Parts: sequence; structure tokens; C-alpha cells
Amino acid sequence: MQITAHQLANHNTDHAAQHQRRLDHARAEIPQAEQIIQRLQDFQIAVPSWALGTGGTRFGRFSGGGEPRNLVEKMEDVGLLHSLTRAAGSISLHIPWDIPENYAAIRALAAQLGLQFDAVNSNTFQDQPTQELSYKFGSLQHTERAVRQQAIDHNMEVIRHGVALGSKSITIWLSDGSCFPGQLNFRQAFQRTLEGLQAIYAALPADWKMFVEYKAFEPNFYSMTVGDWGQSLLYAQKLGPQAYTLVDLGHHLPNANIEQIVALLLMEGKLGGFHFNDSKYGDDDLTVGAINPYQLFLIFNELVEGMDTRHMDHASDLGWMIDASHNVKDPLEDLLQSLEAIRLAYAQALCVDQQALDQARQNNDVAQAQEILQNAYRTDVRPLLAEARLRSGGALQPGALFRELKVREQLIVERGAKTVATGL
Ligand SMILES: [Mn+2]
Repeated sequence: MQITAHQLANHNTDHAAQHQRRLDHARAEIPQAEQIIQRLQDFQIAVPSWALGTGGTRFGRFSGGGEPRNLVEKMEDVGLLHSLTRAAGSISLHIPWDIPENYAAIRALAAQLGLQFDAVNSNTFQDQPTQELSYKFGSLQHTERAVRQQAIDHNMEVIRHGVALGSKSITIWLSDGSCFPGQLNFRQAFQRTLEGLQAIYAALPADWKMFVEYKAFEPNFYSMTVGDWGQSLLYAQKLGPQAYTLVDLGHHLPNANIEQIVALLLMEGKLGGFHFNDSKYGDDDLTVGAINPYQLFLIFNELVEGMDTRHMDHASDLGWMIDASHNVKDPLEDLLQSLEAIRLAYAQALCVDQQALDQARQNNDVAQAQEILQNAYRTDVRPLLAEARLRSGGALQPGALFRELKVREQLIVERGAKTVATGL
């Protein structure tokens, strides 16, 4: 299904008076409101193809019905999100779950839906049915050269798909590591992995980036061969200028100071992008902002200040992706909530009075520094988000319109109640 301009206009007319009241109030309170609205219009977030179906855990998966059955339907779902929000202008594909069969047709559909292709993602954490050698004991770290070569070849194939679609980056997350002490020689595992990444890096087109994603634990529980930002940064530094660290918010040990990690990676010019999600315990992949929206705000505060210091373009110089998926919500409503949470944190960070904060720090005025941050965090920027959507042709209240139009019910009619999207 597609949401028509007429449906959007009707919805926006119904909510126009209420919106104007809220917007007038926000404008009176936020001096830089107009600039924030414009920045929000530019700020697009990539939706991962694997978040469009109900996520699973290793204990089970409960499909919600109407899930996209193939790449075309996944793109149509992102198109729905984009037409409601005008904030989800790209899709991040996962190979082999989304192998495009007809590049021209897929590109034409993307153009029609107003979508770009964000980073392509490789997968050497599962064995595929057609695969010759097993990744049971790792991929790029594997002791056998043939397994390593198979993983390298797969990543090169992913790059070729990305080139054909117009992607500009590849994200590599390795599940490599060890489950028990003694299983691996850490140094040799690192060296083998580095050699594999170097071979893939050599195949990167000149205008591409490689994102090296780290994760503290799971599926390996004793060591991970790209286990934290320090290891990822080491790889990225050794690989060269097209390699960057990717920060997935759920991939840290509990209570890690992610905003400090982000600040230092930015300082080194090695922060490539984000996988947004939220968590309470580990890699929970919960809706962005569902558990700790203040941490997300603090991360965006470092991003805005750090990107401005380096004269970076907020919209295009880093990769902004969602990586979340779970069992109990409608995946599209979940993504609408994540998109909103990311943009709220961004807009609140744009409200921070950086000069005043700098002055408070110079004076060691700790209480004042906290006041400045929390004032920005407690600013209601929701009317600015709504205004940005309105100006870009989206809906004033995307979640409400999603329900008014009975989008999920229609998708179930079109696709059936028992569909299951490819993914975890
Ligand atoms: Mn991730």
C-alpha cells in the first residue's frame, strides 16, 4: 500500500490548529527554532531491512502478520515510514537476506519511493545453506585459510551488490571470538582478522567507507575479536582513511560511557556512524529512547559539538542507522517511535547553549553545566519535529495516522497473516 498526498493533507488539516498553538509556544521558548526545523528536514535515518519483520530471540519468534516477504515489500515498508515522517529516506540492506535480483528494477523502485541505499551489511555469523565451509569457529579470524577466504569473498560480493545499487559504505560486524579461555590466541586472531579486513578494504571503491562494528559479547562469551571501540579503532587506523569505527549503542558492557567514546572517536576522525537502539541489560535491540533517552541526548550533545568543531555536515558526514528489532510491537510502529526518539535527541542537542556550557566549564561551575544540559534535554521540541515533517510533506502525527489508516490491517490483507520476513 501507499499513503496518498490526499490522506496526508486531510490528516494535517485535522491537526493544524493544535499544531500551530504548540509551534507558536515552542518558537517563543526556543530562539534557534527555525534553524532546528531546517536541520531536522535534512536529517535522514536509514532503516535496516531486518527491522521490518517481528524480531526474534533464540527462544522464539511471534510474527505479527503482513510482514514483508521480499526485498520489494521491505522497500515499500520503508517507503511508508518515509511518507509518514520524511525522515527515513534510506534503507540498509543485509546480504544474503536481501539479495537484489534485478538492480534496475530495485533502483527504479527506490527512486519512486524517494529512498537511497545506505550501508550494505555482510553476514559471516551464520552458515547459509549453499555455503561450503562453516563459520562455527569464526570467519576472518579462522585458523583455516579457506574459511577466511570464503568470508573475504562474501564481503566482496556484498560490495558488488552495494555498488550496483548506489550504496557508499559497507558495515562489517564479526561474531568472531571465543567462548572459553584457551580457545584462541588473541594476537593471532587479531592479525588474521586484520589481514582479512585488509583484503576487503583493498576492494573498496574510492568513494566508499568501511565501518568496523564492535560488540562486547554474544555470541561469543569469553572474547570477541572486535570487542570494543579500542579494538575497532586499531583495525580502522591500520586499514586506512576509508575505514571507520561504527558504534552500536547496544554493544557495550553495562554502564559504559558511550558519549565519551563518541567524543574521542570524533576527535580522531574515526567515527563512521551509528546503529541506534536502546537496552537495559545487553544487546537488547529495544526501541531507541525506550529505556534511557537522556543518554541518547548526551550522545547527540557530543555529536553536535564534535561535528561542529570539525566543520562536519550533520546530515551526511556520519552514517545514521537504526539497528533494533524485537518480539512484541508492530515493527513499523516501533520504527516510527525510534525515528522520533533519534530526532528528538538531535533537536534537543541543538538547543544546548554551547557557549554558556563552555563558560561554565571554564569556571568549574559544575551545577551550571548540568543546568544547561538538562534545560536543553527538558525542552519540548516535539512541535519543531512536527513542523519539519509538515514542511517536507509528511504527517503531523505519523503514529496516529498509521493507526487511522489501518496500515497494518491493509498489509495483512495484501500479504497474508502468516508472512515471515527474512532476518534473525
Ligand atoms: Mn548493529
